[in-house]
Amino acid sequence: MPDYDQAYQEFNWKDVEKNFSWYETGKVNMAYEAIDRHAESWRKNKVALYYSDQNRDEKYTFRDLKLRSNQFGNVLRTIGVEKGDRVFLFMPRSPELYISLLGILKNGSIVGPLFEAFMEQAVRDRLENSDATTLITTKDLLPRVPYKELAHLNQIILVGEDELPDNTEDIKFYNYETEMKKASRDLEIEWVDREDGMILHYTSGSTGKPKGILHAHNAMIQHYQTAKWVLDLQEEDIYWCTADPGWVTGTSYGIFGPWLNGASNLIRGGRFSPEDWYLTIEKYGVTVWLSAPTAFRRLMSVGDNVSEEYDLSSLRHILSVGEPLNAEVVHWGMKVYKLRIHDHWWMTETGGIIIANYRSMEMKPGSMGKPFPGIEAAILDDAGNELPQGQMGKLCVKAGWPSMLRAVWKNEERFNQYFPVDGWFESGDLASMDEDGYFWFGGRDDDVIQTSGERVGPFEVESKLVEHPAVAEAAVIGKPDPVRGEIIKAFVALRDGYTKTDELQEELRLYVKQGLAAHAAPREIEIRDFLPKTRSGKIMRRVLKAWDLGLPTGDLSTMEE
Ligand code: 6R9
Repeated sequence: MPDYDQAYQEFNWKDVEKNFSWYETGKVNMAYEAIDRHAESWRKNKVALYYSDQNRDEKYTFRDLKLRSNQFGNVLRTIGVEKGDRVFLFMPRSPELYISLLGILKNGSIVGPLFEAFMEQAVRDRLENSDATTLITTKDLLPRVPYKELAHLNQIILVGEDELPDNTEDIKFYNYETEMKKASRDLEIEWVDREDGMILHYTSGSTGKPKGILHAHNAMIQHYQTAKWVLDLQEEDIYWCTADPGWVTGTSYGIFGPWLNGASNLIRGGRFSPEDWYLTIEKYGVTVWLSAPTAFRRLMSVGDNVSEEYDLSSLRHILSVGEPLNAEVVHWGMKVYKLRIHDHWWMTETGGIIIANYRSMEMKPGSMGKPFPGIEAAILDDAGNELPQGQMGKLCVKAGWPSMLRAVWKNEERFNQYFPVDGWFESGDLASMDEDGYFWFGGRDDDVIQTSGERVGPFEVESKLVEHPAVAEAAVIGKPDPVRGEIIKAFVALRDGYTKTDELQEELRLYVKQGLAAHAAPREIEIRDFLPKTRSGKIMRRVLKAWDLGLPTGDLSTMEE
């Protein structure tokens, strides 16, 4: 990105549209722009996908992905899947997952990616609400799909399985490999309108069933430009986004953003381990690395001697998203990687990056950065008035950015609730903006604590706790109290080598008191082996709160085991 202030002033989304072939042809399809366009250019033999896990190690060029996704588009067409139909993916990361996803888009259908770890209720809720007709899954995961009870689901494609279950009146089974072999490599892509539905990501709130957030092909405008400027993708880069496609980060920046820019994209299957991750960076010579605070905190907690055993010198740019990135982690990153970790903020509903730290910009560790050019973000009060600098309020975005959600599936009322003030999208997060225009995260609106008349953002307290050498992770909640309204309670997971003692608990309390404020010091500290988290690494404060108070926990489908 050129100079931030200049870019912010001169930027126009309309100019970005000129980068797409539909600007001239009028024919729109995300998969075409992400893959085929490169496959038809000098990039055709460039590696688009490096895939590896414990058993596989493969490479696919843009041309390979074009032909294979053509084949899969033909498979879907042959079995009667139509434009606009919802086709879901429920499988571990594999090349087949990515090829299927592209084929679904080429067919003009709407793709719904699910985490492989989902259990039956989570799968049922999503397939039911979306009225999905077709599912791509594996034999291992099939027992978690209640397909006999799902009225709309009428076909299942099994990947990696030669013996198929018997077809019934309601459901037909297909084998991925068999169908692919029969399918032509030529496909007439289904050209769609830029406003047509493309992807449906389900996201859980604190109450009720998960909601289906719908994004349109038009989102590519934002995926392209944010990947260019925030991820800073260059031709020679080996880019690694560690997110699963069940999480929006794993599609917007694990698939669309990098491929729209013609980048080489690395996907590593299997589970997290510090050794495996560092070895992956070393082996592939990863240059741009996007991950989440939970991963960085875990890498931090195993000690610096682990990173020292690997050659990480290929890295040139590191990014983090999904949760507040404590300043402490940024400082640690500078020590261990000799690079800044660039925090940025967005959410499933925004479809793409909204606020970010850019390489060309001065960074304030602990801040999420500044709004992307072409985007207006503001801190508003309940009535929709802009709050003065430094004051904590509702983080809102001026409606109309290219990747804004287009609908909440079958729930217009919920969709409208995102826009309580005319023209503004309300994120549900609290934040403040400082005198230099940097945004600082304050917590989820529903997580804020009121203690003895003081408003305390849990994130501030958590960040302080994480600065203490004994603390790996912390989560802070407000606990009802007859005198103070609420008291602050902290849940803490310790770093390797520390043990739970009364002295340590008291030390942590004093540490917050002296470092932050007396009223912000937790009155209760509970040391736990682990903290409940979503699969995308977000600490689930509402679950801790429910456990603590003995209340129902609500929807747990996105929680890690
Ligand atoms: C991309 C993604 C969205 C919520 C969001 C906020 C939290 C995301 C953050 C962050 C602090 C950051 N969040 N990025 N909090 N600093 N840089 O995470 O989407 O899964 O929908 O979550 O995550 O609370 O509202 P999603």
